[in-house]
Amino acid sequence: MELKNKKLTVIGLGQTGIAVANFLSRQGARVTVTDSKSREQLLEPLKQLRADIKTRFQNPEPPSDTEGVVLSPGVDIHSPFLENARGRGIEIISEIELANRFNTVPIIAITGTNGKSTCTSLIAEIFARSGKTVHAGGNLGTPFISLLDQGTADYRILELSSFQMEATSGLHPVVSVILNISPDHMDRHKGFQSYIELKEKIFAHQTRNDFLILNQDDPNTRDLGKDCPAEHIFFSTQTELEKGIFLRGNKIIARLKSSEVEILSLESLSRGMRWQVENILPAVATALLLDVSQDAIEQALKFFTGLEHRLEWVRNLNGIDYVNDSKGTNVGSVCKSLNTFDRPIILIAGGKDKGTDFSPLKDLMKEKVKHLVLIGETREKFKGILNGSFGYEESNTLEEAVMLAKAKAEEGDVVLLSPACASFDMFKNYADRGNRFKAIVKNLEG
Ligand code: UMA
Repeated sequence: MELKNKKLTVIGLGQTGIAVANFLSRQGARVTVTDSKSREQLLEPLKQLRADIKTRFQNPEPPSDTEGVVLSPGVDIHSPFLENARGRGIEIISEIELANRFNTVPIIAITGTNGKSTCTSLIAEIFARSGKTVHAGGNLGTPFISLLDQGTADYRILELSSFQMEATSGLHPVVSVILNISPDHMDRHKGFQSYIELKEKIFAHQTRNDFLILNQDDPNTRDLGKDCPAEHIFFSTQTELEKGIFLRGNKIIARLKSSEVEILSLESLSRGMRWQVENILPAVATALLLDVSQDAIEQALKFFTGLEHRLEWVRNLNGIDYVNDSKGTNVGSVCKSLNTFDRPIILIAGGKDKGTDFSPLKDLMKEKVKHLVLIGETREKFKGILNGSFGYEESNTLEEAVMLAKAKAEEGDVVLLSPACASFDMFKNYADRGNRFKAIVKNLEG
């Protein structure tokens, strides 16, 4: 892809836009970055741009003479401000697509609705312990394009979101993982089927030399890739598989090659990771398929305590576990978190609406949730599905919500923050929400 002197537009001056614009400028392109926000709102990111990069604020539309457009993940490919460029036949690609065209290192790619970051980070941990050089990024935090600056590696491990797949067409991972699929980001994508099709792009270019790892327990993933020539490998926490990775009692068993291998028992894992076995199984399968030693896998599994804000155990107070699952920003994620516990749950939920249908939560909440505390702007919508069938309280602040939850909780219960919503109505982001929850919980008195 020749970039020298090409007039290119990068849309969005966030983490991705900065990295893309600087990369293109270093390659000799004539770069403009556009953003719907004002200059005043973007003073900090502006400081990180190379001097030769032009900017346009409060109007993300690419200049009329642009010869190519690179989108940040937060920019919807169907945005009206792209119509002009599309009408002129200008190529519009994602940051992932751009980075992929320059990447020369084998890719391991992980997608799915929930658990992507945990699985990606665990794969990176396992490979690092085995002595391999790996770079991990994508939706996880470091843009793919920034990984290209980190020198060469044995593998680049990418967490990929549906947003990132929209304008991506050429990705070819040696291992693709689809963890699970349930409705999410329905305010952006045109229905659930379109969302699934974006996830399917991860294996579109795989060949018979590659591996496609799928969740046998999820009806939305188990039948994917029927026409994909890559070797299909399944994982399951529910059934033993003839070929794949699964649980037998509390032991992780892999049957990937000729013989069966026992990896380790769940008791060796940290408390938070014992709650996330379905993210562990595909990570272990990936490592075994790429010939990582069992010793390195076991060491990493014993060491890895999971990620912040994903089923993160905060504290036990008076026999009650407080768990921060602020990253539980969709219904599927909350269902998984509720199913994790076989004890009564006091759930704190609600936040900014993402166009989600909450009704799949209703029956599970009746089974698992002893009491519900609602926060945020989706309170009314939540109440609508409960329809008087379920006890709840409302709160304007997280502090009050935690106090209400504490008052209802008894020894042996779990107080779980798992909002099923985005955070932007009350917090900067999900991490801010999770950090506030942890601070409040740590200050609780017995
Ligand atoms: N913008 C426009 N026009 C638009 C939309 C956005 O100008 O129509 C501008 C905004 O004003 C803002 C900039 O774009 O200035 C932000 O771009 P961005 O939203 O793509 O944010 P980045 O900072 O580049 O972060 C992105 C991912 N963000 C999103 O997908 C929303 C990060 O994922 C990712 O870690 C990062 O790239 C590095 O790859 C975050 C996320 O929330 C964690 N992801 C979603 C999720 O996990 O559910 C998909």
